[in-house]
Amino acid sequence: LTKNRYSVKRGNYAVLTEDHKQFFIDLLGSTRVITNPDECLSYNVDWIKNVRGYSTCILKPKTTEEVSNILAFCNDNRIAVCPQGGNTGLVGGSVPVFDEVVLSTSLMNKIYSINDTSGVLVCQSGCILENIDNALEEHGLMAPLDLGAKGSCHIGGNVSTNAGGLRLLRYGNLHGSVLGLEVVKADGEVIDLLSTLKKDNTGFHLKHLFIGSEGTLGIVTKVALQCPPKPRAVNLAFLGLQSFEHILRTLKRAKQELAEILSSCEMIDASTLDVCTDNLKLKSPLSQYPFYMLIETHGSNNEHDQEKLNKFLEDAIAEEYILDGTTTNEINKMKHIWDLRERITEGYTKDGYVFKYDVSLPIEKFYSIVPAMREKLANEDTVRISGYGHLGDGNIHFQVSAREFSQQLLKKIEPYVYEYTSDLRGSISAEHGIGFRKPKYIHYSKSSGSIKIMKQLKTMFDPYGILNPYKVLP
Ligand code: FAD
Ligand code: 2HG
Ligand code: ZN
Repeated sequence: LTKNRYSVKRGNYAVLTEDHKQFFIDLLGSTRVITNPDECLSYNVDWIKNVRGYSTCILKPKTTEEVSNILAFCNDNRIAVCPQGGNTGLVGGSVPVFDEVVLSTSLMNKIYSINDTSGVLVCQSGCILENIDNALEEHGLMAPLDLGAKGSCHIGGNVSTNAGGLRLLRYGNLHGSVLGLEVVKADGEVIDLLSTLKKDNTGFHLKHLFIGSEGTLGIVTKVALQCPPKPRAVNLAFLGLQSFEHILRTLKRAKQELAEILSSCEMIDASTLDVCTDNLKLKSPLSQYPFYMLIETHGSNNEHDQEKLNKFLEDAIAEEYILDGTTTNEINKMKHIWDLRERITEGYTKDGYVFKYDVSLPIEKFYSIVPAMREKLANEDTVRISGYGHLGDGNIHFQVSAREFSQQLLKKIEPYVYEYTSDLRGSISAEHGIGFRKPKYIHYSKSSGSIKIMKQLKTMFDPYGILNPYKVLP
């Protein structure tokens, strides 16, 4: 797959020998060194089955010390390493491109502490986000991020991609919620940045370099996370709207009127909703509208929150910028509605091949990319051209699906989609990262001066380039 679509040359890294493998077995034991090709397969293919590597060695350390020993050995022997968490990444960053050794954090899943008063959780980087959230619930807390991949993604993967998700609007991104990290550099040196303090202005804030650097500067082994209280009152509205103009009005009013209780503001267009109702056979409480919105509130007093939400909706319906809506605070009904949003990625895969884009645009232009693309691809053989996403954060997920991959279609979409985004000073990767899919497009969002500094930092942290090669940097 990769070889047909991308022309990348293998770096000058060592080819793994039996001696190298023996070193890993001596270090981890044979059960934590996977070399059986069938077992290696799932670590070589990404979640959306878009890219594929051919690693013959998967390592499963349990401790920081093991990670440090692996990296020191790989650095000395020029063995390339692909760090992998839950392998849910959407830009091909989590799987090898060639025969890189995969360092999987799947057995680094200990939660060390949860402090009820400060709300600080400290854990290993391989903890699954949903498991963290469940553990926090017993302390009246919740994870500061939530995304459709929560049942598989690891907190270390979230940190390494600076994952956004469904409630960034309210709880901010991981640059705010990560209080500290422990990371292992390419040469095996363990860097203790594991502060649990809210405030710490002593020198450069190095942790930020590892948040969102997609495994190219070091391996995250431990995370200290600031977690908010789990809200006592949660309400969810699912709305049908006529136009994107009305969506913008609703967003503005929601921010003003729901204010401190607003926790999520997502949008879905009609064609996207179809991937849930047609492809996944999910039932939607509303249909027949061109646009839909999910508006969620998190608060501490249900009566107060419901009153606010109902007043907001009554006014909006009276002024006719929301055509119809349903609200609920029943857990099962809310889950049902959230499924219509969280399972979109899965639903799209059933269309065939999906060309995926994850861009930030100025809010007035948020949806403009969809009609622009529909016009551009009017004569092409596509299944669907549509958009949905994190309206409250100005981040649209826009896609073109086709029955199968086509080079001709790809050429019509790229680099046009990046030029379009760049002309509006948007971001060509709002939350998924650059990974393997986008390094050659990074300049559409980053100046040559900033790319130069990134390359200098890479050389400083990883002089032999063993960590996640072919990813992020052009
Ligand atoms: P992986 O996919 O395994 O890895 C991602 C990157 O991080 C790779 O470059 C990998 O090398 C690196 N990495 C992983 N672990 C480490 C580590 N410990 N140290 C150093 N580098 C590491 N993303 C969003 O931002 N918002 C969403 O709403 C969202 N929803 C999603 C919904 C679905 C259904 C799916 C499939 C994906 C979604 N994603 C979303 C993308 C993805 O889930 C996130 O990027 C997630 O944070 C990746 O975590 P992971 O553990 O699966 O990492
Ligand atoms: C989401 O918001 C994720 O659902 C996935 O970021 C987006 O599949 C996608 O492109
Ligand atoms: Zn998203």
